[in-house]
Amino acid sequence: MGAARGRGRRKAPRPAAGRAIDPAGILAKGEGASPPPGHRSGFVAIVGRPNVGKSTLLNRLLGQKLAIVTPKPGTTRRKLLGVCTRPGGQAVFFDTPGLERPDSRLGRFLLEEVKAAWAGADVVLFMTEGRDEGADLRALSLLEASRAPVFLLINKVDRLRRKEALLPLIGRYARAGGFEKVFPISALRGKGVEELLQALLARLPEGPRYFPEGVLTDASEGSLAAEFVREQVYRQLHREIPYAAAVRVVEMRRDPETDFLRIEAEIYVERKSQRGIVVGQGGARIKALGQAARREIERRLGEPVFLGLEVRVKPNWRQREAALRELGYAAE
Ligand SMILES: Nc1nc2c(ncn2[C@@H]2O[C@H](COP(=O)(O)OP(=O)(O)OP(=O)(O)O)[C@@H](O)[C@H]2O)c(=O)[nH]1
Ligand SMILES: [Mg+2]
Repeated sequence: MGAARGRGRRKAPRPAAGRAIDPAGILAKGEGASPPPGHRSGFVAIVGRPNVGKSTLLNRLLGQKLAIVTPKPGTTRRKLLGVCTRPGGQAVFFDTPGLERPDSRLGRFLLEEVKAAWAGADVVLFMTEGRDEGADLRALSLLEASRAPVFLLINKVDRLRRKEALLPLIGRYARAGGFEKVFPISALRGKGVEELLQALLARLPEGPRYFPEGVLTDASEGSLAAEFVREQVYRQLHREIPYAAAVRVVEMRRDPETDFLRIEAEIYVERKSQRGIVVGQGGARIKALGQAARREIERRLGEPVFLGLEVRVKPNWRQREAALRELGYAAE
């Protein structure tokens, strides 16, 4: 199969503020350094319909960019763990794919990812932009009734022209019932997020530090790099292309001579015509994608990288179990 290539490198970026570790590096439940008495900890699932701002909230809570964010719905495809450690407690968040009725095998996997995060949560954050409570409640009904307390987050309050608009909104959702607390927030601007975190930590059970201080996630550097490439596909390409695209890192190694980290990734699309669009005229699009993705990867890893991209065609991958597994969309 033909492949198109785009490459690029640039000067050293700022160092990353936190580090990602390999799953093998995680301490098993309860093995962390002994926490102070009264220490609280637990798992928190962030769920809600596509595009409401779940990934933006995760990044805001962590104080740095871990999850990819785009203006298009359907960006997140795997649950992503992010650890928030404070002196008195540790909240382990799961960002999840947008909650909606599946229309493909990929969609079924996305719903399973949400269910897995939901089932293991001590507290659930159900996020809405407050536009359509009927659609929110239908989405919520895709999940079983929660045993964990559910906090309702009304996000994007920075977009409300009048503050008074918030009250009836809160009233409508409160009547829908089942929410232990309601938090109006702006994940983008940070408004209300610290208050939310404090309320969350107070609501978590007493427990150990599951992750050592400084650990941010269990996602591998390779999977984060693949996500940053996919983010650019969502940002720079339109119509069906982002939804037909998947990214896989096939190689990550340090060049012994230059000490440069070399990342080779493949972008998969479903049709040859889509491949042409991703490559662009004279390779212009793939070059721009690669440059923007490389900058994000460098910021995350805290060092310059060499990013090689290839575009390949995998017909109908969203409907094929084996293809989904190959692309990392299968339960662990
Ligand atoms: N104005 C405003 N925009 C926001 C806020 N939070 C998120 N957004 C924007 O909403 C869009 C979607 O944000 P994401 O964080 O990707 O949303 P998501 O819920 O993770 O979306 P999926 O992964 O598709 O389910 C992006 O353009 C964000 O910048 C907010 O508080 N205010
Ligand atoms: Mg998301």
